[in-house]
Amino acid sequence: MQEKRPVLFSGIQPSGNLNIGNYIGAIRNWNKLQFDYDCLFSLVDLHTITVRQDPEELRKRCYDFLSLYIACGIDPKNNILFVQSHVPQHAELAWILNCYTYMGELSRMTQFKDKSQKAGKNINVGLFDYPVLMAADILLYDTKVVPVGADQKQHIELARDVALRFNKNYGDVFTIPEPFIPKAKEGARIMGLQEPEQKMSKSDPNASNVIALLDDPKVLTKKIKRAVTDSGGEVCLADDKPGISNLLTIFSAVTDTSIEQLEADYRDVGYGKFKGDLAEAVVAFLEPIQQKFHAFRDDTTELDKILRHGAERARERADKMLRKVRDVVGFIKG
Ligand code: AQP
Repeated sequence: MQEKRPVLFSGIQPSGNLNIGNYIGAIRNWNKLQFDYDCLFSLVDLHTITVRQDPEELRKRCYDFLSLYIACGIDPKNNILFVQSHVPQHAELAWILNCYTYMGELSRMTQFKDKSQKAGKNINVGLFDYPVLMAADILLYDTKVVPVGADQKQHIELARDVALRFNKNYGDVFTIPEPFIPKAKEGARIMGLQEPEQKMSKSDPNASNVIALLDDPKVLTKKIKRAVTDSGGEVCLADDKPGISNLLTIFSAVTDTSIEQLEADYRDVGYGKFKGDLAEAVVAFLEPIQQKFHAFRDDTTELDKILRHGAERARERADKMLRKVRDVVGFIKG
């Protein structure tokens, strides 16, 4: 009999423009791990509406992101690809877990602090509750491993704490998940091109900060050539060189070359040549992804089929877990 593979869950919000940070921090590891794990990859659209979205744009973006997942190498035949809102159990489990999560815990989440600052005066409750929904996403499927960028580490720690608390009350209901995060120099946190102290983000209103996976090669080249660098002129990884360190990390990821090798190749050639070569490498890396994206994106009938099939399989599993949860907390069978 074939041994059961451990479960992997990961999701990305269909907000803004999928970028090289999302790829290096998360999707690259999805790619590597998809053969050894039983994987569910989600478009977490319930999370996306914590920030106001244009409904038509959101719908379109779900298809864009799904096509990009596939273009980046995620095989829809061997993995479950689905939209979070197609599986209502996520929201139900989130409600139940809300009753096992403390306000203090959520108040400490750095993403909430950052995003609520941007939200101004009227901060919606969804933004505060986001990590509980994320815990539900993970815990619904007996997930063992969650590949994410470093920014999501705190949320996974919360999911673990809530699961342990719940299990302490009711027995071993949830599997305790582990984060799977790249090492710092492998791109756990890719920074903005213009603001290397800030994480590169899908929803950054300043497009010059972001290498979007679908950026036109000419635009990309310009952005990379204009990226902020540091004083000194030497190409090396260093804490006091956030700009050049970030570019080296991107270069290393898209060419599969070690940072040490790149430092040796570029140490004394100057930033101009380094950035020119990096731009070429990024364009070459993204070209096949963009070509595949266009091939998949036009076939919405096929994309709908993938999502329908994914949702059916995800619902079946989620339903099993929710029956267990409803039972242990004391709800009578419906
Ligand atoms: N800059 C980054 N470097 C490395 N990994 C990153 N991730 C995000 N930014 C970087 C990882 O990509 C996945 C995105 O998941 P998400 O959309 O649920 O979360 P997010 O962290 O809120 O992403 P963004 O890009 O910052 O989106 P917006 O701007 O829309 O809020 C996660 O695995 C994340 O760690």
